[in-house]
Amino acid sequence: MIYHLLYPLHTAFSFFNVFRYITFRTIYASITALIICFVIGPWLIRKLQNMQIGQQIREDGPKSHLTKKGTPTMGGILIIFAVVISTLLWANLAVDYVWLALLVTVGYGLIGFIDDYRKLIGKNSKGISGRVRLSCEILIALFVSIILYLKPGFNSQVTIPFFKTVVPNLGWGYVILSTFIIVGAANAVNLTDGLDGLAIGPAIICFATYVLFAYFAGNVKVASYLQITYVAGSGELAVFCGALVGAALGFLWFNSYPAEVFMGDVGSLSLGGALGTVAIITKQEFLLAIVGGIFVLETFSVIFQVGYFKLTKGKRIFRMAPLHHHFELKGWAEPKVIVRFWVISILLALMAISTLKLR
Ligand code: 57M
Repeated sequence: MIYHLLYPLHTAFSFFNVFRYITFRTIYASITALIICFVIGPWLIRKLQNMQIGQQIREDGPKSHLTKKGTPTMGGILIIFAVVISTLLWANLAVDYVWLALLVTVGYGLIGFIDDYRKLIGKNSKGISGRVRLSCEILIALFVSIILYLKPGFNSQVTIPFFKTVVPNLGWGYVILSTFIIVGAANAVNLTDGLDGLAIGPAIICFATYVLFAYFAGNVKVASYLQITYVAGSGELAVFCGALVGAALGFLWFNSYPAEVFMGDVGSLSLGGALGTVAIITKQEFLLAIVGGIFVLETFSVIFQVGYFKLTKGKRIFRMAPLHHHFELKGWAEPKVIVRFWVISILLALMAISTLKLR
């Protein structure tokens, strides 16, 4: 809105030219979302506490988690609110990619919200049935993927990191891939969200990395220089990612160890869904597996653990899955696991950025 209201004034006052620049708007989208979190966060946490929206803790988990009982959850509402307001303020709303990204963020947030709410009403750790939840996630992702596929100017080629000349065109297969990436990313972030700040840290790093990729992909000159696919309008997603970085930093302020609030499924599903959508629109689909490597690792730890557990009728690869529980049970202090996962995430982001130069 700020863009639409203030940029036209540049004809009278050249100062207003600054609102044209994606870089400027990305920075201020980030700052705005961060400030929204700072201002509303304490109020929301008090509200959640008063409404007794407190976490139920599974008794079969690491014992250290039992002390977390009653920590307010559903803090993801704060992230979504900050992202939506900040994006509406700073992005160019004539670009439909912005609306698609917001649709997934809010849609997945809503699924998570209903799930969290059901858990709280039932006072247990089971929400809506896995099948119903997955179906809703697939429906939203499929809808967005089809819109993208049919959109003139958006091609169904995929980018393979480190191989710039290999750009296979998947045709309708792109719809399936893109649905899988959005749903997969949402669930991977959800699985990772099991220690204070563990999911939000890598999420910040991922969105910060995608600020770069969205900006580059949306600039015809830079895209051609770096030999990446040019996606007209995708630069506006840098503003969206900037808002996510700000909101996630603001949430981390309260979620850092020892957490005053958890994000809940409302937060983890919407963050993951947003991440998957950004990866698709910027045409950096497989790069997400590198930059979001922590989420991938956590997911595979669950797949292998559950598979092995079933095959061997009760044997385990890890002490407990997802992977962070394994390290906790090995005796690592919670903050150590968290910060080490952040360090790895930064390393992965650097490797992802290096794909711009390597081919
Ligand atoms: C949710 N979330 C937390 C919080 C957060 C298939 C199976 C492996 C699935 C997996 C699972 O359900 N994962 C998804 C992970 C929960 O956090 C809530 O959930 C939201 C995110 N969805 O925002 O509202 C707990 O995580 C802790 N937490 C923090 N700080 C945070 O900032 O400490 C969360 C956020 C919170 C809190 O304790 O209560 C969760 O439940 O872990 N299941 C599991 O993760 C279970 N693993 C398991 O059963 N593994 C088995 C194999 C064979 C399947 C094994 O390895 O033996 C473990 N989960 C728990 N305890 N809590 C088992 C033990």
